[in-house]
Amino acid sequence: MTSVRDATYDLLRAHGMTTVFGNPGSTELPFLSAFPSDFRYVLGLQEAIVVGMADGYAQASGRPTLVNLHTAPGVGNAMGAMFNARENKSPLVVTAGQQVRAMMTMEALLTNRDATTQPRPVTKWSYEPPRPQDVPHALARATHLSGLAPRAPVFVSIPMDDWAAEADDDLTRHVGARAVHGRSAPDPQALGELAQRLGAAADPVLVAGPDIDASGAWETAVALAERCRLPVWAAPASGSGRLGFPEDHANFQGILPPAIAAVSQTLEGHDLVLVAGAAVFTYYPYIPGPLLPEGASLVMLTSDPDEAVRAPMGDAILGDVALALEGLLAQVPASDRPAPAQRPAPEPPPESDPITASEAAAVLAEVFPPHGVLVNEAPSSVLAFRNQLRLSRPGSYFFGAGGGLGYGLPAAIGVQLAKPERPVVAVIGDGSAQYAIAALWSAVAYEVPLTVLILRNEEYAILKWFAEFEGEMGAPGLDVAGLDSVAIASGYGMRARRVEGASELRSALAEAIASAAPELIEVRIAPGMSLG
Ligand SMILES: Cc1ncc(C[n+]2csc(CCOP(=O)(O)OP(=O)(O)O)c2C)c(N)n1
Ligand SMILES: [Mg+2]
Repeated sequence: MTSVRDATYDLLRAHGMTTVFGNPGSTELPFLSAFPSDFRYVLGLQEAIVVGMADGYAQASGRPTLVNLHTAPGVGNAMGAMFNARENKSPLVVTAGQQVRAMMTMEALLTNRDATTQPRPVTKWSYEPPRPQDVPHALARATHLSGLAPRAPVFVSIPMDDWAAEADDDLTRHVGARAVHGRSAPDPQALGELAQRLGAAADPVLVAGPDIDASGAWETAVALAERCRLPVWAAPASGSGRLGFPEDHANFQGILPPAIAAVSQTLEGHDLVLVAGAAVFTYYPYIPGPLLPEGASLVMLTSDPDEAVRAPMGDAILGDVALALEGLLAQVPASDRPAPAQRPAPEPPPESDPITASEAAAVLAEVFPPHGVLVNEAPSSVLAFRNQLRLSRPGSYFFGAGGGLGYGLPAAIGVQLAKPERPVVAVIGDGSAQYAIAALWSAVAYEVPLTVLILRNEEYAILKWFAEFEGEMGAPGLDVAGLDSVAIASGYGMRARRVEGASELRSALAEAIASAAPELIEVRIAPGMSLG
């Protein structure tokens, strides 16, 4: 007889899901006991960390990733991170243990009373199989669904006595062998019309979003921009978890501001706005104005039906972003428009004591390897790091698109586990680091060789800036003095040091990036916002 447990491990093998991110409890032990030697378990010390690591891993590997949590409280702790994962379009198969079936109705300890309701708002599908022998099928269904556009977390609750039950061999054999080919092609007629419009436009512009990277369309987007001589803007930074275009490319103009009036001002003069792989648009704060400049129309390419229908302006063509861009590239004529004006190289930031975040970013840019990956959660200096680093390769940048802090540190570990050959640097604000600080333990325990740079300004700088912008002065709770990241990291067993000034920072970063061990560097920076 094959147990549900053995059938499930076979299914996970068939899907290449042999890395499991988890935090266990008694209800998960029947799944985890005698853990197969070809699987790897990555323990996170709190569920936000477990899901954050899995999110980074899933995005960097491009594959559905298994998460195993402890019944209702484990899922509760994970919900903020699952919200982030949904905004990041991260394909997570989140599972949690449940009390044995015989004791669920009497509500024995650890019964997850509303197992499927609890994570529903942050998942695409939430399920508890009606019979033990349906567990492998439910997990297969969950895996396929999480990987289809828009990619998102899914949830399966599994009663702990299901694992020992006898599997339905015929069902699991078929279920385990299925492939679901999910890249949908855009409507050829709509795409053909768009190619004509693009060819005929006087001054079109491309707005590049995160799904260009996620769908593997990086080179195609570059080829299209070059062929049509399109100036290229990145979608607003706050809602973009990844880059859509090389930021050192001659056609690249910068990052769109995230407000209604500012977007149309920035795009002034263009008659056609082509948005690829981004929502239209992830605005914040509210600065009212025209949605588009006078005389401009907009077309978005997206694989996400909700993104397509919720946009307030323009048309949408639904389908895989890479296929859409390839289709356009094949049909659009080469343009003889003049090449777009090139934006200037980043300005060297003025020197100050302590250094500004822009100066820290310029120092990182000097030592950043071409195949490096930046994971960024330093809210008041996101734009400074984007501008100074100007990353140029696919898969080089991960940012929490949902805005929930506690993503960066664990995600960087997940990215590094998925991409051991690429040096990962996590740049994290001193406040942000605390939301998932115990992730440092996982980096040490699994010898994940990432570099963590903590920007110590002893404040929630971005909130102070926002308060001033909105004229909301006098709020409490915006100062976070006394967070000694070096002492905290040492407590988790991580090599850590504090540096002052640009030259100490430069050599510390170069050493940490080259080293095969995880390392944390804390640098004191000046308070306030750094924009460039
Ligand atoms: C889970 C969560 N809680 C609260 C916030 C609100 N928030 C946004 S930025 C921020 C401060 C970040 O501080 P820090 O990491 O030190 O960066 P700095 O602004 O100083 O660059 C806070 C608390 C959030 N985004 N997510
Ligand atoms: Mg801070």
